[in-house]
Amino acid sequence: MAKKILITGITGQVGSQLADYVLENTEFDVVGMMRWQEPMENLYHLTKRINVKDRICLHYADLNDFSALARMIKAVRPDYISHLAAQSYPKTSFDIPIETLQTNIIGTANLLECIRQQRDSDGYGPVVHICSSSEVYGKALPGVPLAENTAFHGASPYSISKIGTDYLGQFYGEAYGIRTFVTRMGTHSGPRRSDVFFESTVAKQIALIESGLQEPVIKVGNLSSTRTFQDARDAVRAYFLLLQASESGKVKSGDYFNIAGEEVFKLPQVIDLLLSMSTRTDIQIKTDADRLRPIDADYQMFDNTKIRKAIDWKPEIPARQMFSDLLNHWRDQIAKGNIPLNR
Ligand code: A2R
Repeated sequence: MAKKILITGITGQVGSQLADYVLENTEFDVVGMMRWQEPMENLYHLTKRINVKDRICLHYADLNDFSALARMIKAVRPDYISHLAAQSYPKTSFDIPIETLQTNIIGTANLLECIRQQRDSDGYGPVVHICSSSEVYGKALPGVPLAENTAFHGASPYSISKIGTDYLGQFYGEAYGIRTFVTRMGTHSGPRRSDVFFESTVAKQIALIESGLQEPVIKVGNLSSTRTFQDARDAVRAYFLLLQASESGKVKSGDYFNIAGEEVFKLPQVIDLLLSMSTRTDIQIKTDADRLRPIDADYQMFDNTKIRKAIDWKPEIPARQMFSDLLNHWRDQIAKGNIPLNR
């Protein structure tokens, strides 16, 4: 029987990319955890397979429903678990701090407790990837690459929630011997990236302008950030390689890794690059006060040494390709009549 990977958050950008990676590159079957009423557009290309359970099926549960998680773990007994589900929008977390903390901290604890209880009951022993975020480092010192031992600084309710997620992942590995590891991914993008994120809203607005659905003005927030970008398709490859390394004992329980792109951009450079790919030459940029956050994690460059030692991995998709694919993603959505909100 094929081994199984459970992906929480399978309808999200990264979860759906991980499902694609696993189906294309491994022998694993995929079980996707989703909530009862979830946007499915990131999985439309897989629905034929899902309908006939061709190596992929869906399981309904919610991180905030312990009993549903417990039933799922008992029924599915995945060999690998990649826990990606989260309230993942840093800016939105200022508006919904309690839901963010509840889902990302208590929801993660719920999942880990279910695994621990199943282990105590019958020896169940999966490998568990806990997805933290580079936002745990918060407002970092300019000029200093973020390494795994850089101090945490909670710069948003999201960042604080991911600090909780991060410590839970480490703790369940150290204290209970569950084969967990934690990843802190830097800014990741590419097709399916939500439009609440900077580069995706810029690309989406360009696509809207090209289609005559928005006046030729792009609204932006704080542009003073400097950060690395990587394609989520590169990141999910790292996730799967880490799961394998954890299974073989190369990665110790509770260990944690930065995973980041190695191409650095100031945000105005991202705008220039995306504009250079546009058919329009008359687009203006305007600051929109609604897009500013009370504090920003405005310096995000990483030291990837640790992950490069743990697995045979480096980012492979050039940032230019990633931005181009992102712009084309929005053009395709609009061409199909899926008009995104003008936000
Ligand atoms: O909000 P929904 O229904 O579209 O589902 C999202 C799911 N999710 C949940 N699943 C179960 N129980 C919950 N209480 C719950 N709340 C949210 O997590 C969606 O399927 C997924 C998040 O997808 P995205 O927002 O597209 O995030 P992305 O970029 O794929 O990030 C993956 C991970 C997250 O842990 C981020 O915090 C981290 O990478 O950066």
